[in-house]
Amino acid sequence: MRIKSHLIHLTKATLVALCLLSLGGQAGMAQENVETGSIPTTSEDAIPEVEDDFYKLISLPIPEGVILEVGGLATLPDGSIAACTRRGEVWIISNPNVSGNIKPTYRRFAYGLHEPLGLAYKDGDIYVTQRSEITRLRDMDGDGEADAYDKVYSWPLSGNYHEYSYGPLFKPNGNMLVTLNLGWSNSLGHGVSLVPWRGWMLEITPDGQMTPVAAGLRSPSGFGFNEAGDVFYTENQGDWVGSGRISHIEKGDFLGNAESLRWTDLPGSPLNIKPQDIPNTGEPLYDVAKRVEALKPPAVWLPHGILGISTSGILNDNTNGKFGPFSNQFFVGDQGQSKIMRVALEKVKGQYQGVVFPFREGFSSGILRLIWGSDGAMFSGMTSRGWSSTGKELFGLQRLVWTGRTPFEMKTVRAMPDGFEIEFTQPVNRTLAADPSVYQITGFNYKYQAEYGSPVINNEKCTVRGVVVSEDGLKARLVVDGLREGYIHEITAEGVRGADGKPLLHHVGYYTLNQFPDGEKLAIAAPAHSSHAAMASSAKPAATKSAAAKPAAGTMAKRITKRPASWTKESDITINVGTKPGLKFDPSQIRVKAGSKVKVVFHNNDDMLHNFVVVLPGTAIEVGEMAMKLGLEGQEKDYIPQTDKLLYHTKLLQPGETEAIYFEAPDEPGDYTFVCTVPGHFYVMQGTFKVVQ
Ligand SMILES: [Cu+2]
Repeated sequence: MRIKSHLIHLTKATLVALCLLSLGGQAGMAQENVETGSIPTTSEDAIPEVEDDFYKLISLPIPEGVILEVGGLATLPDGSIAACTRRGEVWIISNPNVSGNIKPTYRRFAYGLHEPLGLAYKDGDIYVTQRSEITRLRDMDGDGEADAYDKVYSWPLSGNYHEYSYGPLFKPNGNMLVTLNLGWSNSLGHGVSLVPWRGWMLEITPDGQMTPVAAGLRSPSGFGFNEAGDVFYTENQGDWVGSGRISHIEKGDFLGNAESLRWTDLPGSPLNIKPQDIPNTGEPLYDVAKRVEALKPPAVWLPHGILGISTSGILNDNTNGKFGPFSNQFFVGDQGQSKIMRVALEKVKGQYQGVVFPFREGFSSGILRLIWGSDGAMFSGMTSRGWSSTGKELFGLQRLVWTGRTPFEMKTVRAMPDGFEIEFTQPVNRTLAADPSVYQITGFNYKYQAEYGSPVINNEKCTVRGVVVSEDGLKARLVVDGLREGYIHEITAEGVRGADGKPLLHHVGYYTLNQFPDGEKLAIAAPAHSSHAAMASSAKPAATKSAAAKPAAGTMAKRITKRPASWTKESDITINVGTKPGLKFDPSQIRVKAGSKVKVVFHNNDDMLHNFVVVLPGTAIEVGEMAMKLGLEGQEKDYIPQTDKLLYHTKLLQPGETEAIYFEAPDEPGDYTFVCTVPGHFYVMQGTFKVVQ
């Protein structure tokens, strides 16, 4: 039942109360209140629709004592769910669909495994991928517990903590695919392939024969098939990986991280390039791929900090409409931001490319695995230990259920020879949608470099020169100047309205344009006031980057990296601060005298980017959220927002890097906070900066 369209001209407080009631399933009661005060009006005034109106999140109860840090998930033929955990257990969860009064029940099927991060079901057996092997678990005596743990195939381990292993993914021919994470060296500050096949995808036959498939993986925690049976994997930002991304993976591909190439002379390798063959120039990956034949550009980039920070499970919508209007699109989880993105791919000139949109946020923990339940709802298996997440729970299992209502969304974006075609889930207001000024398009890229991550580079605005809206109002064909191959294009359509006046549920998408398709261009003349001039002015790189990162003139410098000339000695107090795995500062408490001269030496001895930021008491989350809103500019601005609440800061440090900053402690005593403002980190990566008299 819909009540929101009637909710007009009531007080804000009443509206909030009504919303809460309707979310609580007491819409009938809300309806009565509405009838008494309702006045018909335009939908401009209506409460904006939210994700929860279309996709509901339901938490599964987990029995006390079960630490369900989900590493892998599979749906069994009877509708039960099998889950393996990072603690090494496998649980079978019956009645997971939480309907009526029937509660899920949990039964332990196996235990003692070595951090299994993937699980699959095939022909009556459960398979898990432990750190060093694929293991088949079989219940021989039918008592509901595995009694045979059989190795299918094993690979070397060095013992490095970062050597995660994922899978298996069963191919139609019965072979299994696994992906192996690189190790991480704190002393080198980058990923390392210490033993064979780290950073590779391997294919293994049921009788244990192994073939190396592809190299260049860094942290390939999710992979799966699309409807055509092609395999895609998700990658996490890091060394050689400027931002999260999804790549089509085929035999002989090199996917980007050079470390794994040290094993290309082993028998069976389909590649023959070596790490030193990969140029570390900081150009876009797409440009380097023109010179390095095996290097395959991603199908879709997920802009870091905006659409996730740690890409995880990937799931193709093969529910035939049971999950809504996005058949054959991918859903992609994010560990750090506890949310799911939606990806629509197309094949242009033999290569995949496509668009990614926001889809659903607000999960209770860090998403690692996504699967379909027997009824076409989605299960999300989650864990946060060691990797912070927006969802505060340490672990969890949630169901995402389509309510049956279709959200007004950009369903997909397709590349055109001269622009893009946006397809909507519902008809648009054709007049508004035909106005070029309701769309903004900006192209940008990332550096392909051995360093960790990348700022956004080469961002330039594009000009929407004309729009043709289809008769049925479902498609808008945009003619765009300034699109670039190999670039990510941010497409916003904030001003578009549905035929009934409502705004888009999400008005932004990011299209990775690897190739322009061939075909006819639309004949749209340049506007009278010369789009050429507009192009020329907008084609300049957005605001000089180094200048943007410096404090504005007239404000107190918040990052001073040389001892101020007025100080007669190095400092009153020098504090060394490091980082620890699991998003922690070391130490977690600092004590200084009010007004004293402080030198902080911040050393990032972790495996990801961090900064050190001192903020006013109680404002760490607020400042962190402001940093997140820097969007595409976040990394180049060191995730430092302009606000009086932020007192002092370092730059954003690479793994292994050190920076000292000098400042005078506040005169006002109190418990200030030091925080890392990297998106997803700031919720937990905090310490107390105690200022005493
Ligand atoms: Cu951090």
